[in-house]
Amino acid sequence: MLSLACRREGWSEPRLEEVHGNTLGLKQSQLHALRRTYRRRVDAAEVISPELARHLTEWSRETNRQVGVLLDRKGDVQWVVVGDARKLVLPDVGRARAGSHRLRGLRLVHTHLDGEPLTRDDHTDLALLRLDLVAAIEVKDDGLPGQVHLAHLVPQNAQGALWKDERAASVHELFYDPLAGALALEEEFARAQTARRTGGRERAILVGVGGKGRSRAEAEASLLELRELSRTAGVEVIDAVLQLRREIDPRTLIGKGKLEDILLRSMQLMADVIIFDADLSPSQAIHIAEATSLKILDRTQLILDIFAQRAQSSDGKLQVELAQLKYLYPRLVGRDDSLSRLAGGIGGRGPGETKLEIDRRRVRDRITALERRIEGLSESRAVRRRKRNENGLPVLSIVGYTNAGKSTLLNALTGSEVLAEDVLFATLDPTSRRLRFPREREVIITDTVGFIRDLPEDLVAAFRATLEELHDADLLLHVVDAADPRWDGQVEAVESILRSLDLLSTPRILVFNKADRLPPGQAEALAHQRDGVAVSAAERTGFEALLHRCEQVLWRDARVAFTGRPG
Ligand SMILES: Nc1nc2c(ncn2[C@@H]2O[C@H](COP(=O)(O)OP(=O)(O)OP(=O)(O)O)[C@@H](O)[C@H]2O)c(=O)[nH]1
Ligand SMILES: [Mg+2]
Repeated sequence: MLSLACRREGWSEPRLEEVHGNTLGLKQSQLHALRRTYRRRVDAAEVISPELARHLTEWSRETNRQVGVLLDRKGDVQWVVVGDARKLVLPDVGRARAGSHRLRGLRLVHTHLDGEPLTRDDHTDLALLRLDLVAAIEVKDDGLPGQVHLAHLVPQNAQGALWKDERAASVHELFYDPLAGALALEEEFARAQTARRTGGRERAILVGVGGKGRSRAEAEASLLELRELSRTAGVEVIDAVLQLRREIDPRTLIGKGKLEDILLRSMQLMADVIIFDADLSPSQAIHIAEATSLKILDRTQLILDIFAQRAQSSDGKLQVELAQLKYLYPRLVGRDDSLSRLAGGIGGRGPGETKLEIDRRRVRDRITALERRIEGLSESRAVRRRKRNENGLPVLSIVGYTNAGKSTLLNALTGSEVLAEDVLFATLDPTSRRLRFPREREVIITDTVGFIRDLPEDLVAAFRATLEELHDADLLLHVVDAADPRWDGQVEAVESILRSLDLLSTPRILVFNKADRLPPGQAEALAHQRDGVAVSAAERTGFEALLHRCEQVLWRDARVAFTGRPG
């Protein structure tokens, strides 16, 4: 059985008396016999009746194909599915019922022509579809039912087992009560979930992706950054796996088998969310969400989530909401349930108040409204800026990778107390201060939102109003965390964003910060190589050289541009 081959037919209710699966080449009489299966029912408390079992095994022997029924909790036949001699492909049984502590309310009983035990696919379907039970009945040579293998899920345990296998010598010796078993399990799951909820933080499995166009080392570094992002978002990372693939799978990104492995693992570890270190296309996100009842996030969403958590000002909040909605919009085509898990964000912090009753048209309207307001923002900001800087002081803007120490540097230079924290994206709203130079010279110095590799496009667009301020800068201080082994790549990422904002022609000084974290002289050596300045914002060292360089640029190199500046 291959559950991930979800068919999207637009409904998940079975059609009356329709036989699903591999029906090609069956005789009318054989099809007819199967259709009549829908009229049978079994006792809710028995796995299957000996009569129905015999009906299935005789049919299987005659056609040399597996056949299975999905029975609901009342014991009614909901689906009849035909396979080939080795396997059965389940139709899309829908996600009704199966919340995170519910089972599907369906049990699968099917035939195995060689009396073989349950297969990997059987177990995968049991776990991922959260079936009440999976059973396989041996078809004996004479067509009568033989021994029965069955498996059901189990509550969390120290061994990390997801299911328990049992065997009965014949259908007459099947003593497992599927109804009582399922109800007891659901109670257990609900209890475990409440216990974890009170524990607070969501538990996440991270999935790194490398291969084509991304070396193992790059993928590992990126996964490390995803960890930092997760920490910042307040998620507990319980496991991280790296997938190296030559080809990206258009449906599932990492391939169906790998995805199943990860989903099973996440069930074992009782994860709440899987975070992919990649950007999932809308259709990948929807496919993956449909294969699991866990919450699925990608890197962009995680970043958006952090922004949503940290936005303080109403401007900031508007901009984040716009970015979130723009991201969500093309994904609003899945079924309601997978949608709410895609739209949920960490701890349910979806965009705005819209998370429960999202519909595309309303989202579209909201996007238009937000865009208009942000357009207005950008104008009023320009007016405010002109006013603030009526006497035409030069503007010095601090830019750099997130967590590089930009706010700390602003604070240290100006003696102020802008929030500086060891998390990513501590700063979202720009701040300006005055900074005095010797000889009564003054400048305006601004601190703004940090950059990150592959900053989501929607976010850059939404933060246009904030980032536009950088166009007023006479000088950019590009702060680098010299103590981060990945500083080189971070410099590149920042420069590529500056390029996309058309800011590369503004004079720029590389400031190698956190010199105190490196052996003496090392930051200075780096700075020398890249024509920058080494400082420690925390220990206030290197400032003299830094200010000197700023003066040089502002009052010597850029003198003409500066004096010609309109008010
Ligand atoms: N050791 C050391 N730590 C520093 C230095 N400068 C900043 N930090 C620390 O680095 C962390 C990030 O500093 P912030 O000033 O918040 O960094 P930022 O660039 O403004 O970060 P975002 O606003 O999140 O993009 C904080 O924990 C600071 O205390 C430094 O010179 N030396
Ligand atoms: Mg900051």
